Amino acid sequence: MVGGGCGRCVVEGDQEEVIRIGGGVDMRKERKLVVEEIVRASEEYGFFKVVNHGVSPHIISNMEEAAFSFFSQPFPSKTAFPTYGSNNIGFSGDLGHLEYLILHPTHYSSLFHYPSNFRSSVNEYIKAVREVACEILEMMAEGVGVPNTWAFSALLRDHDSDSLLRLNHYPPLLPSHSSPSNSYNLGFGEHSDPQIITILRSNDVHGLQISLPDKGLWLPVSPDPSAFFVNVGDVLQFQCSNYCGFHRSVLNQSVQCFDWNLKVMTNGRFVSVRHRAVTNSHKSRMSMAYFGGPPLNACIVAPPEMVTPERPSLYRPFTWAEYKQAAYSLRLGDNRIHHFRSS
Ligand code: GA4
Repeated sequence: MVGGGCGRCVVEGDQEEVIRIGGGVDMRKERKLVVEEIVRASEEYGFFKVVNHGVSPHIISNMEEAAFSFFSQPFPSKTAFPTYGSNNIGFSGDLGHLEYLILHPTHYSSLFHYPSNFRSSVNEYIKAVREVACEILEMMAEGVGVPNTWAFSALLRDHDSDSLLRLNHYPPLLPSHSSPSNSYNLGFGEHSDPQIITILRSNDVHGLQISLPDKGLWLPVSPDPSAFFVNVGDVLQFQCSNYCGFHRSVLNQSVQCFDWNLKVMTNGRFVSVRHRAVTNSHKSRMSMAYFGGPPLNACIVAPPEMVTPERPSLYRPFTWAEYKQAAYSLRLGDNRIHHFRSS
């Protein structure tokens, strides 16, 4: 049994998700409708699926093949790569039944050791999914009334954006590892993603579950290899948290003195989704997650115009570097956000 603290997890609510996750947000629909659906899903769940996203299946299958071929190497060859890991997650003792590669697209050295065809699959894939992430962030900004619709996406497009691609391989369970019915072995424990946004693509194997805020339920998400799943990250929740309920005209005033590197904002409604991955299958699960993060020195702060005596700032200003450091010093499932509350 593996898993930090909770190796086996019973799914408390087993109904298949209905909501927007089922059909997904169709990116080919009229823009106004897409914007509305994305905003609603980000408010309610911090999670949604997108279909007809426009990324070529060829780019996706190249990336997936490159990932499978990497993981099919003998263990000693894989461990020679500095960004390969297995079973240990982070630096605080969390465990999971998986192996993974973490690749930083902007750190040249992160890809340096890989063969050139692997590097080109990674670069092509990252370029394509970053575009999807940026398009979604632009629609989010538009949907919550931020006139500078590039407010969030600029952080991902920045040369110093601290984004990464994570390839997670969940090997099939050996019969001796499998759990009693209705319980699961933990592949990747419960957590939220610290960054701004995550674009996740998995093969056709079950495993992803999301936690429904307020309901205390884990919902299994049906795999859909032709779709992307989108997670709202902590930073997007932070940037939202102070603005909850503000009237749009107030928001519009404040964004006139907008500085993207210092004052990124929406009108404060999104939640970062808690999720986990379980391994309950006899097939390998491969997930490829692009985590869109800001530059390390980007300051996450509520603009002063948005903070009033009636609605004081919930969080103190901090840089992404500070938040990231805090995330790495805590356990995977810990609540990091409350460490940043204003005193
Ligand atoms: C979750 C999202 C990404 O996979 C990740 C993870 C990181 C890691 O595995 O090294 C973290 C985890 C993630 C959140 C809290 C910290 C950091 C493990 C951990 C205990 C690469 C990331 O950026 O944060």
